[in-house]
Amino acid sequence: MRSDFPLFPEQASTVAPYVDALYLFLVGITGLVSLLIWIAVFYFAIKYRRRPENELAEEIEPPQMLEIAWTVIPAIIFVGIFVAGAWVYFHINRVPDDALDIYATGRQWMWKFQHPSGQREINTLHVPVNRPIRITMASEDVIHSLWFPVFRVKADVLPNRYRTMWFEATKTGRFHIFCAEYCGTQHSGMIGWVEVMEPTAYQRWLAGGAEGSLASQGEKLFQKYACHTCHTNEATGRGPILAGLYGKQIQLTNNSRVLADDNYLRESILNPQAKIAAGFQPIMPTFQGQVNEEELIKLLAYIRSMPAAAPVVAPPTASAGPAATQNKGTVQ
Ligand code: HEC
Ligand SMILES: [Cu+2]
Repeated sequence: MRSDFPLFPEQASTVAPYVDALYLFLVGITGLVSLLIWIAVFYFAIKYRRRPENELAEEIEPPQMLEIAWTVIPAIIFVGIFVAGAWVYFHINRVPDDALDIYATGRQWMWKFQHPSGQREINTLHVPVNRPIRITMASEDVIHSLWFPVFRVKADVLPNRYRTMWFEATKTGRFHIFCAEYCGTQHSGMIGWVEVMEPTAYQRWLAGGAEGSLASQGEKLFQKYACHTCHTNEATGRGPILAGLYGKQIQLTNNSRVLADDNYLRESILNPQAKIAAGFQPIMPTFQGQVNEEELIKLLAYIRSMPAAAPVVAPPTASAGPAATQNKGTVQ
Protein backbone atom coordinates (compact mmCIF):
# COMPACT_ATOMS: atom_id res chain seq x y z
CA MET A 1 0.00 0.00 0.00
CA ARG A 2 2.70 2.50 0.97
CA SER A 3 4.80 4.14 -1.67
CA ASP A 4 7.35 6.94 -1.28
CA PHE A 5 4.82 9.45 -2.52
CA PRO A 6 1.45 8.43 -1.20
CA LEU A 7 -1.56 10.36 -2.47
CA PHE A 8 -3.15 10.04 0.92
CA PRO A 9 -1.32 9.37 4.21
CA GLU A 10 -1.93 6.07 5.98
CA GLN A 11 -4.49 5.84 8.74
CA ALA A 12 -2.54 5.06 11.90
CA SER A 13 -4.62 6.38 14.79
CA THR A 14 -8.03 5.76 16.33
CA VAL A 15 -9.45 9.07 15.04
CA ALA A 16 -8.01 8.81 11.52
CA PRO A 17 -10.92 6.78 10.03
CA TYR A 18 -13.48 9.29 11.37
CA VAL A 19 -11.58 12.32 10.10
CA ASP A 20 -11.17 10.67 6.70
CA ALA A 21 -14.80 9.60 6.51
CA LEU A 22 -15.94 13.16 7.21
CA TYR A 23 -13.44 14.59 4.76
CA LEU A 24 -14.32 12.19 1.95
CA PHE A 25 -18.03 12.73 2.53
CA LEU A 26 -17.53 16.52 2.21
CA VAL A 27 -15.45 16.09 -0.94
CA GLY A 28 -18.04 13.69 -2.36
CA ILE A 29 -21.07 15.86 -1.65
CA THR A 30 -19.47 19.09 -2.87
CA GLY A 31 -18.19 17.26 -5.97
CA LEU A 32 -21.67 15.93 -6.69
CA VAL A 33 -23.31 19.33 -6.26
CA SER A 34 -20.68 20.98 -8.50
CA LEU A 35 -21.33 18.35 -11.14
CA LEU A 36 -25.10 18.92 -11.00
CA ILE A 37 -24.57 22.68 -11.35
CA TRP A 38 -22.35 22.22 -14.42
CA ILE A 39 -24.84 19.88 -16.03
CA ALA A 40 -27.65 22.38 -15.36
CA VAL A 41 -25.55 25.26 -16.74
CA PHE A 42 -24.97 23.47 -20.06
CA TYR A 43 -28.44 22.03 -20.28
CA PHE A 44 -30.18 25.37 -19.79
CA ALA A 45 -27.67 27.22 -21.96
CA ILE A 46 -28.60 24.97 -24.86
CA LYS A 47 -32.28 24.60 -24.13
CA TYR A 48 -32.90 28.32 -23.72
CA ARG A 49 -30.49 29.56 -26.39
CA ARG A 50 -31.50 32.62 -28.35
CA ARG A 51 -34.48 31.98 -30.64
CA PRO A 52 -36.21 34.21 -33.20
CA GLU A 53 -36.78 37.81 -31.91
CA ASN A 54 -40.54 37.57 -31.56
CA GLU A 55 -40.66 34.40 -29.39
CA LEU A 56 -42.11 35.03 -25.92
CA ALA A 57 -40.99 33.18 -22.81
CA GLU A 58 -43.67 31.38 -20.84
CA GLU A 59 -43.65 31.35 -17.06
CA ILE A 60 -43.40 27.98 -15.30
CA GLU A 61 -44.24 27.46 -11.64
CA PRO A 62 -42.06 24.63 -10.25
CA PRO A 63 -44.12 21.89 -8.61
CA GLN A 64 -44.41 22.34 -4.85
CA MET A 65 -42.94 18.91 -4.10
CA LEU A 66 -39.81 19.86 -6.00
CA GLU A 67 -39.40 23.04 -3.94
CA ILE A 68 -39.88 21.15 -0.70
CA ALA A 69 -37.35 18.52 -1.77
CA TRP A 70 -34.59 20.96 -2.62
CA THR A 71 -35.06 22.72 0.70
CA VAL A 72 -35.43 19.74 3.01
CA ILE A 73 -32.77 17.43 1.53
CA PRO A 74 -29.90 19.97 1.75
CA ALA A 75 -31.06 20.96 5.25
CA ILE A 76 -30.79 17.33 6.39
CA ILE A 77 -27.36 17.01 4.77
CA PHE A 78 -26.08 20.21 6.44
CA VAL A 79 -27.31 19.21 9.88
CA GLY A 80 -25.72 15.79 9.33
CA ILE A 81 -22.40 17.42 8.48
CA PHE A 82 -22.66 19.56 11.61
CA VAL A 83 -23.44 16.61 13.88
CA ALA A 84 -20.68 14.44 12.42
CA GLY A 85 -18.20 17.33 12.55
CA ALA A 86 -19.04 18.17 16.16
CA TRP A 87 -18.74 14.53 17.13
CA VAL A 88 -15.28 14.17 15.59
CA TYR A 89 -14.24 17.52 17.08
CA PHE A 90 -15.19 16.50 20.62
CA HIS A 91 -13.56 13.14 20.14
CA ILE A 92 -10.28 14.82 19.15
CA ASN A 93 -10.51 17.32 22.00
CA ARG A 94 -11.38 15.08 24.93
CA VAL A 95 -8.20 13.46 26.22
CA PRO A 96 -8.73 9.97 27.71
CA ASP A 97 -7.89 9.79 31.42
CA ASP A 98 -5.28 7.08 31.09
CA ALA A 99 -3.21 9.01 28.54
CA LEU A 100 0.56 8.87 28.75
CA ASP A 101 2.13 12.31 29.09
CA ILE A 102 4.75 13.57 26.69
CA TYR A 103 6.03 17.14 26.42
CA ALA A 104 6.96 18.85 23.19
CA THR A 105 8.89 22.06 22.74
CA GLY A 106 9.07 23.75 19.36
CA ARG A 107 11.82 26.16 18.42
CA GLN A 108 13.39 27.47 15.24
CA TRP A 109 13.82 24.87 13.78
CA MET A 110 13.46 21.65 15.68
CA TRP A 111 11.12 19.59 17.85
CA LYS A 112 12.25 18.57 21.31
CA PHE A 113 10.37 15.84 23.17
CA GLN A 114 10.58 14.89 26.84
CA HIS A 115 9.19 11.73 28.44
CA PRO A 116 8.10 11.57 32.10
CA SER A 117 10.84 9.04 32.76
CA GLY A 118 13.41 11.65 31.79
CA GLN A 119 14.23 10.60 28.21
CA ARG A 120 14.79 13.45 25.79
CA GLU A 121 14.90 13.38 22.04
CA ILE A 122 15.10 15.79 19.13
CA ASN A 123 13.05 15.48 15.92
CA THR A 124 12.14 11.88 16.77
CA LEU A 125 9.37 10.79 19.06
CA HIS A 126 9.01 7.27 20.41
CA VAL A 127 5.52 6.23 21.49
CA PRO A 128 3.86 2.92 22.33
CA VAL A 129 1.11 1.58 20.08
CA ASN A 130 -2.53 1.25 21.28
CA ARG A 131 -2.10 3.69 24.15
CA PRO A 132 -3.51 7.24 24.27
CA ILE A 133 -0.71 9.80 24.30
CA ARG A 134 -1.26 13.34 25.55
CA ILE A 135 1.23 15.88 24.22
CA THR A 136 1.66 19.11 26.16
CA MET A 137 3.27 21.68 23.91
CA ALA A 138 4.87 25.12 24.11
CA SER A 139 7.20 27.09 21.87
CA GLU A 140 10.48 28.79 22.76
CA ASP A 141 10.10 31.46 20.10
CA VAL A 142 7.43 31.86 17.40
CA ILE A 143 4.21 29.96 16.66
CA HIS A 144 4.78 26.48 15.28
CA SER A 145 2.31 23.73 14.60
CA LEU A 146 2.87 20.09 15.43
CA TRP A 147 1.39 17.85 12.78
CA PHE A 148 1.19 14.06 12.58
CA PRO A 149 -0.40 13.40 9.17
CA VAL A 150 -0.92 9.66 9.75
CA PHE A 151 -2.70 10.34 13.05
CA ARG A 152 -4.80 13.17 11.51
CA VAL A 153 -4.03 15.50 14.42
CA LYS A 154 -2.41 18.91 14.30
CA ALA A 155 -2.22 21.77 16.81
CA ASP A 156 -0.57 25.15 16.98
CA VAL A 157 2.34 25.36 19.42
CA LEU A 158 2.35 28.75 21.10
CA PRO A 159 4.96 30.72 22.98
CA ASN A 160 3.81 31.68 26.49
CA ARG A 161 1.16 29.03 27.06
CA TYR A 162 0.64 25.29 27.04
CA ARG A 163 -1.67 23.50 24.70
CA THR A 164 -2.43 19.80 24.60
CA MET A 165 -3.47 17.31 21.98
CA TRP A 166 -3.75 13.55 22.00
CA PHE A 167 -3.76 10.53 19.75
CA GLU A 168 -3.71 6.77 20.02
CA ALA A 169 -1.54 5.09 17.40
CA THR A 170 -2.93 1.88 15.93
CA LYS A 171 0.03 0.81 13.80
CA THR A 172 3.69 0.38 14.57
CA GLY A 173 6.17 2.00 12.22
CA ARG A 174 7.96 5.21 11.37
CA PHE A 175 5.83 8.18 10.30
CA HIS A 176 6.35 11.83 9.40
CA ILE A 177 6.15 14.82 11.75
CA PHE A 178 5.87 18.27 10.17
CA CYS A 179 5.69 21.85 11.32
CA ALA A 180 2.47 23.15 9.77
CA GLU A 181 2.84 26.86 10.56
CA TYR A 182 5.30 28.99 8.61
CA CYS A 183 7.95 29.86 11.20
CA GLY A 184 10.97 31.32 9.40
CA THR A 185 13.55 30.54 6.74
CA GLN A 186 14.05 26.89 7.64
CA HIS A 187 10.43 26.09 8.35
CA SER A 188 10.46 23.41 5.64
CA GLY A 189 13.31 21.67 7.46
CA MET A 190 11.38 21.48 10.73
CA ILE A 191 10.47 17.86 10.24
CA GLY A 192 10.86 14.69 12.20
CA TRP A 193 9.73 11.12 12.71
CA VAL A 194 7.42 9.43 15.12
CA GLU A 195 8.39 5.84 15.94
CA VAL A 196 5.39 3.81 17.05
CA MET A 197 6.63 0.79 18.99
CA GLU A 198 5.25 -2.32 20.65
CA PRO A 199 4.79 -1.59 24.40
CA THR A 200 7.60 -3.94 25.41
CA ALA A 201 10.01 -2.37 22.92
CA TYR A 202 8.96 1.06 24.20
CA GLN A 203 9.71 0.01 27.78
CA ARG A 204 13.14 -1.19 26.70
CA TRP A 205 13.73 2.07 24.91
CA LEU A 206 12.64 4.06 27.98
CA ALA A 207 14.98 2.13 30.22
CA GLY A 208 17.92 3.44 28.20
CA GLY A 209 18.00 6.89 29.85
CA ALA A 210 20.31 7.74 32.73
CA GLU A 211 19.27 11.25 33.75
CA GLY A 212 16.44 10.20 36.07
CA SER A 213 12.74 10.99 35.80
CA LEU A 214 11.50 14.45 34.86
CA ALA A 215 10.22 14.90 38.42
CA SER A 216 13.58 14.05 39.98
CA GLN A 217 15.38 16.36 37.55
CA GLY A 218 12.82 19.00 38.53
CA GLU A 219 13.61 18.46 42.20
CA LYS A 220 17.27 19.26 41.49
CA LEU A 221 16.25 22.46 39.70
CA PHE A 222 13.99 23.33 42.63
CA GLN A 223 17.14 23.35 44.79
CA LYS A 224 19.30 24.99 42.12
CA TYR A 225 16.95 27.97 41.74
CA ALA A 226 16.44 28.11 45.53
CA CYS A 227 12.67 27.67 45.21
CA HIS A 228 12.86 25.52 48.35
CA THR A 229 14.01 28.47 50.48
CA CYS A 230 10.54 30.04 50.20
CA HIS A 231 8.41 27.00 49.32
CA THR A 232 8.98 24.80 52.34
CA ASN A 233 6.54 22.22 53.61
CA GLU A 234 5.61 24.31 56.62
CA ALA A 235 2.90 26.94 56.86
CA THR A 236 5.53 29.36 58.20
CA GLY A 237 7.37 29.46 54.84
CA ARG A 238 7.51 32.70 52.87
CA GLY A 239 5.79 31.05 49.90
CA PRO A 240 2.76 28.73 49.67
CA ILE A 241 3.19 25.00 50.25
CA LEU A 242 3.30 23.51 46.78
CA ALA A 243 2.57 19.91 47.76
CA GLY A 244 -0.94 18.93 46.70
CA LEU A 245 -1.39 22.24 44.87
CA TYR A 246 -1.84 20.81 41.38
CA GLY A 247 -5.46 20.57 40.26
CA LYS A 248 -6.78 22.64 43.22
CA GLN A 249 -8.69 25.92 43.17
CA ILE A 250 -6.41 28.71 44.41
CA GLN A 251 -7.75 31.75 46.24
CA LEU A 252 -6.13 34.96 44.98
CA THR A 253 -5.66 38.31 46.74
CA ASN A 254 -8.17 39.98 44.40
CA ASN A 255 -10.81 37.55 45.71
CA SER A 256 -11.08 35.54 42.51
CA ARG A 257 -10.22 31.87 42.23
CA VAL A 258 -8.14 30.06 39.67
CA LEU A 259 -7.49 26.41 38.86
CA ALA A 260 -3.88 25.33 39.48
CA ASP A 261 -3.27 23.69 36.11
CA ASP A 262 -0.14 23.61 33.95
CA ASN A 263 -0.75 27.10 32.58
CA TYR A 264 -1.24 28.57 36.06
CA LEU A 265 2.00 27.01 37.35
CA ARG A 266 3.79 28.21 34.25
CA GLU A 267 2.60 31.77 34.81
CA SER A 268 3.37 31.58 38.55
CA ILE A 269 7.01 30.84 37.73
CA LEU A 270 7.55 33.14 34.74
CA ASN A 271 5.34 36.02 35.83
CA PRO A 272 4.64 35.64 39.57
CA GLN A 273 3.13 39.12 39.93
CA ALA A 274 0.29 38.32 37.54
CA LYS A 275 -1.75 36.40 40.13
CA ILE A 276 -0.92 36.60 43.83
CA ALA A 277 -2.06 33.79 46.09
CA ALA A 278 -4.16 35.05 49.02
CA GLY A 279 -2.23 35.53 52.26
CA PHE A 280 1.17 36.05 50.61
CA GLN A 281 3.33 39.01 49.67
CA PRO A 282 4.29 39.50 46.01
CA ILE A 283 7.96 38.73 46.78
CA MET A 284 8.56 35.89 44.37
CA PRO A 285 11.16 36.92 41.75
CA THR A 286 10.42 36.21 38.10
CA PHE A 287 12.26 33.32 36.49
CA GLN A 288 11.56 34.52 32.96
CA GLY A 289 14.79 34.19 30.97
CA GLN A 290 16.42 31.97 33.61
CA VAL A 291 14.29 28.86 33.41
CA ASN A 292 13.97 27.58 29.84
CA GLU A 293 11.05 25.56 28.45
CA GLU A 294 12.64 22.20 29.15
CA GLU A 295 13.48 23.13 32.73
CA LEU A 296 9.98 24.49 33.20
CA ILE A 297 8.54 21.11 32.20
CA LYS A 298 10.78 19.42 34.79
CA LEU A 299 9.76 21.88 37.53
CA LEU A 300 6.09 21.30 36.69
CA ALA A 301 6.60 17.53 36.76
CA TYR A 302 8.20 17.90 40.19
CA ILE A 303 5.43 20.14 41.55
CA ARG A 304 2.81 17.75 40.20
CA SER A 305 4.58 14.81 41.80
CA MET A 306 4.41 16.33 45.32
CA PRO A 307 1.03 15.07 46.54
CA ALA A 308 -0.18 16.17 49.97
CA ALA A 309 -1.79 12.83 50.72
CA ALA A 310 -1.08 9.42 49.19
CA PRO A 311 -1.31 9.66 45.39
CA VAL A 312 -4.45 8.30 43.81
CA VAL A 313 -3.28 6.03 41.03
CA ALA A 314 -5.96 5.03 38.56
CA PRO A 315 -5.88 1.32 37.82
CA PRO A 316 -4.51 0.74 34.31
CA THR A 317 -7.18 -0.25 31.82
CA ALA A 318 -7.13 -3.64 30.22
CA SER A 319 -5.96 -2.31 26.86
CA ALA A 320 -3.12 -0.30 28.32
CA GLY A 321 -0.64 -3.15 28.73
CA PRO A 322 2.61 -3.12 30.67
CA ALA A 323 3.51 0.43 29.59
CA ALA A 324 0.68 1.73 31.72
CA THR A 325 1.58 0.02 34.94
CA GLN A 326 5.20 1.01 34.76
CA ASN A 327 4.70 4.64 33.87
CA LYS A 328 1.91 5.55 36.22
CA GLY A 329 4.28 5.42 39.15
CA THR A 330 6.97 7.68 37.70
CA VAL A 331 5.14 10.98 37.44
CA GLN A 332 1.63 12.17 37.92
C1 HEC B 1 11.59 34.78 47.50
C2 HEC B 1 10.75 33.65 47.79
C3 HEC B 1 10.31 32.77 46.61
C4 HEC B 1 11.11 32.07 45.74
C5 HEC B 1 12.63 32.03 45.66
C6 HEC B 1 10.22 31.34 44.88
N1 HEC B 1 8.92 31.59 45.22
FE1 HEC B 1 7.27 30.82 44.35
N2 HEC B 1 6.09 32.00 45.46
C7 HEC B 1 6.51 32.84 46.48
C8 HEC B 1 5.37 33.54 47.04
C9 HEC B 1 5.41 34.55 48.18
C10 HEC B 1 4.24 33.10 46.32
C11 HEC B 1 2.78 33.53 46.53
C12 HEC B 1 2.52 34.86 45.92
C13 HEC B 1 2.34 34.75 44.44
O1 HEC B 1 1.42 34.10 43.98
O2 HEC B 1 3.20 35.33 43.71
C14 HEC B 1 4.72 32.13 45.34
C15 HEC B 1 3.90 31.44 44.44
C16 HEC B 1 4.33 30.38 43.69
C17 HEC B 1 3.46 29.51 42.96
C18 HEC B 1 1.95 29.62 42.93
C19 HEC B 1 1.45 28.96 44.19
C20 HEC B 1 0.04 29.23 44.57
O3 HEC B 1 -0.37 28.75 45.66
O4 HEC B 1 -0.67 29.93 43.85
C21 HEC B 1 4.24 28.58 42.35
C22 HEC B 1 3.79 27.42 41.46
C23 HEC B 1 5.59 28.89 42.68
N3 HEC B 1 5.63 29.98 43.49
C24 HEC B 1 6.69 28.15 42.24
C25 HEC B 1 8.01 28.54 42.47
C26 HEC B 1 9.16 27.92 41.85
C27 HEC B 1 9.10 26.72 40.89
C28 HEC B 1 10.25 28.59 42.27
C29 HEC B 1 11.68 28.36 41.87
C30 HEC B 1 11.96 28.37 40.44
C31 HEC B 1 9.80 29.61 43.20
N4 HEC B 1 8.44 29.56 43.27
C32 HEC B 1 10.64 30.49 43.87
C33 HEC B 1 7.82 33.00 46.90
C34 HEC B 1 8.94 32.48 46.27
CU1 LIG C 1 7.94 25.60 12.98
